[in-house]
Amino acid sequence: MLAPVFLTDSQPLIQLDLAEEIKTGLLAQSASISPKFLYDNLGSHLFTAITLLPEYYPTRIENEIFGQYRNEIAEVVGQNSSLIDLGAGNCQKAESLFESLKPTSYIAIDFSIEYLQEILPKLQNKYPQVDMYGVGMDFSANFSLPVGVPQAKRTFFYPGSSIGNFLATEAEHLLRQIRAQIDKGGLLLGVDLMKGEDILRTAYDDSLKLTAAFNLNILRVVNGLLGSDFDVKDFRHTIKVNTVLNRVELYLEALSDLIVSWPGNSRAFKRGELIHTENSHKYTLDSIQALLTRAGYRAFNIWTDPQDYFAVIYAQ
Ligand code: AVJ
Repeated sequence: MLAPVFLTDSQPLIQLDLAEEIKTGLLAQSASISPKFLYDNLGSHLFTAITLLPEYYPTRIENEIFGQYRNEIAEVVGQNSSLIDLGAGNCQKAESLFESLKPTSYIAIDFSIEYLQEILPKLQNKYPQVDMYGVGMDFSANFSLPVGVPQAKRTFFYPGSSIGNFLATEAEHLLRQIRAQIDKGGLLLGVDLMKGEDILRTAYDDSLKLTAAFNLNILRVVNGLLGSDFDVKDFRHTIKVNTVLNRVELYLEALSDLIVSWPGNSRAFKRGELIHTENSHKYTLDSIQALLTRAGYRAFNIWTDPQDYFAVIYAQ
């Protein structure tokens, strides 16, 4: 049976570093946990469920843009490149481009290697002509391609507005690191655009409470990595739409005064105190192009939906 190759990152996920990072965030005066910890195997499944919600417009609209402009995108991006998927998740967006882009190889990178191990073998069987690689890696601080990735023209694929998780300075750093590895290829980027508050509220606080489950699951991930004793029932999901910083902020709010302990330390939370778990920045067509320009990109092709909810950009 044809099987994808699972590569190890040149900077492997060191559990100790991850635990240190979590402790620092928990002990800060305003507690925070990095959104990458949302994505263990269960978290990845919960996010896939979110993308199916009618309220969660980003995935739906981005897919519409990819569908509508499939041929134009393929013409600009070119065929037969290595498709490098940053935060591949269920690999479904990349798969939707296989037919038009005809990649010779597909490199799926994700924080959750477990989820990739579940998804990628099925995809490899469906597309035996594409060489597939799975990489479990944290590219949020530093990104370099692992050794073993084929040397074809590279199409970096960063859809879904995952770039929105980063502050502008961090986003610029990541985009510049990608730029340095592009060679003759380019970056195909999905970006969520600024829009009315109500649409954002329903998208990030849905009535089925899938986003609440997704957010609360981060406490289970933290318990696993840190040995802490968070009880999911002690917190609730809440969001703020920050119209000054153009972003949706996700928090977990303590429902009572409580203490969370882990080997070597603990943190007290007052009732109502918040743990910041995610920022989802929204851009304008101008602000994202300005950011890409600061990161060294020079040529842009842009596709949007009729309402300008979302943009797909090919940047070189
Ligand atoms: C995967 C970061 C793009 O910000 O919309 C969805 C994550 N968080 N619902 C987003 C998310 C809550 C998502 N990104």
